[in-house]
Amino acid sequence: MAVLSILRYPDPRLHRVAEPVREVDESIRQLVRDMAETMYEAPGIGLAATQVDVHLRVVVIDVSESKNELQVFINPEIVASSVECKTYEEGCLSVPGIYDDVERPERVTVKALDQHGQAFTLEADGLLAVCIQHEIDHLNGRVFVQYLSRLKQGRIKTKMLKAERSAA
Ligand code: K1U
Ligand code: ZN
Repeated sequence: MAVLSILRYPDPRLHRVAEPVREVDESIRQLVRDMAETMYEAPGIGLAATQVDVHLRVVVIDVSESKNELQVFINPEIVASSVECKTYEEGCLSVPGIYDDVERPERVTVKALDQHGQAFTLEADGLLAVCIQHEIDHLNGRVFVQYLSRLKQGRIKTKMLKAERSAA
């Protein structure tokens, strides 16, 4: 297994739209293992392949307290969303140190494949629903700061670029 490096906003590669996985083979299972290790090490509660510069539709999530309930979503698709919305203060491993409110549907139904290529459907609410939507946005090239005002996006970009320069 390997801890992969995570792209940081405003890296343009975060805006690439990921391709569907054609076949869930050993290379995809290895990617899932590496992504899980990267997410646990960060630490985070989710990770999309886009964030590790792999532009395939693969997501890992673990919202459990004990951090031993890994969920894998390959080619995830939201097939239903509630009309009711909820606001949650989101964070992102690609935008470290930035947290802000995002409003999203409160419940979603997601269809996906697991790491064995088996199709499943899941109804999610609470933090899992927030996280699934945040990670699918990553696969579609969208970072959560894009829900914020232009002014906030500009300030976040400047802060991230300054941090990048002082780390170099
Ligand atoms: O996609 C990512 O960047 C991961 C992100 C997921 C997420 C968090 C909150 C709302 C929506 C999506 C994170 O995991 S940020 C880190 C974080 O939330 C966390 C870290 C340690 C313990 C608990 C939470
Ligand atoms: Zn994120």
